[in-house]
Amino acid sequence: MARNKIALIGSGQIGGTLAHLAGLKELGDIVLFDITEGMPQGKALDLAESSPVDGFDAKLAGTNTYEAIEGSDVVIVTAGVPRKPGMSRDDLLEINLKVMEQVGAGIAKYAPNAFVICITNPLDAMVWALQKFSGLPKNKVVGMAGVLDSARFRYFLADEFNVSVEDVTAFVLGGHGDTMVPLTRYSTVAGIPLTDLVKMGWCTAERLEEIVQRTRDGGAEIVGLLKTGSAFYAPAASAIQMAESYLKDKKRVLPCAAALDGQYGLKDTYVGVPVVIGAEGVERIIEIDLQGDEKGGFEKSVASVDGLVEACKKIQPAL
Ligand code: TXD
Repeated sequence: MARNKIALIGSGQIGGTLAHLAGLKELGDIVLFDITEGMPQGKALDLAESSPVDGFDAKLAGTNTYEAIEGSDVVIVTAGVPRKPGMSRDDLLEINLKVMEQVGAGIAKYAPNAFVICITNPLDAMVWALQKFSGLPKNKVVGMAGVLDSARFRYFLADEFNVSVEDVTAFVLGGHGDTMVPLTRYSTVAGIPLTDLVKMGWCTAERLEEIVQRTRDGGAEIVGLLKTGSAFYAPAASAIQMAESYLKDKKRVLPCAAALDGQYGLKDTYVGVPVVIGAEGVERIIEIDLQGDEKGGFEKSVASVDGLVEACKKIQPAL
């Protein structure tokens, strides 16, 4: 059986880490694409030279042309520019929307059967636009944010309770970052909901709220420390988990920005919800009954995504 092929569109901080993880996990051959000349080629060669040490077999290539992604099974998109001082969110939106247009055309032409994972910010709007620009089926285009947000939440909880990260599960809904909606009654330590752990005296409700807030601000906390760029190790690990679930038909239940078609009363939008990822892409969207605050939080999150989608439509009326 031939190896799978994984194309990484954008070979910056996250792109390079994705290539490294995909190599270490032997997920397939890897193509690093970027508009910067030399950089993807340099990273591909450097990583290939690490393969004898780590003992993985994969072909790694760097490229500046879309032909090289031909026939890819998975495409992970990090291409774009980050927000610079003095730049508004709308400025960023306009630039990255153009990037999505180019990337979407490249995928449509060379990798129309791929499972596409978008990471570029502002995530929920960019994945929505990428699906439109590429014309790929909605179940084959998803956004990565929830796996990262829930990983941050899980790590903070494991640290707080002094238990293994493996025994902490987290359930998050909604848009990326500030508008994320953690569902504490569905987040657990070995199956015990956080709401019960509070009753059992493991932590106070106030402390739990602080951890939730730290999770929402998780991206900004890293930016504040790094000063030149944003998080890349955890975002890359999160996207690789999604890619692996697709390639190995694992049918993992993961929170992803997925296209909704009536679920949660929404249509023609991408929002973070739990989905099953298997060989068919997004095989199932899990719709749960939201209660009280959860409903309000989710609606707020959806409204912020809608605002970004409307801004995209203004810039690109064809969308
Ligand atoms: O949870 C999430 N979704 C996120 C999102 C978590 C962390 C970071 N998130 C976003 O991912 C971040 O705001 C950025 O929009 C992307 C990529 O982050 P990264 O840290 O990898 O950014 P880099 O290092 O700037 O890499 C972006 C690369 C860079 O090498 C550019 O030359 C390239 O994108 N680029 C392009 N590649 C192809 N085509 C075009 N048009 C293009 N424009 C820039």
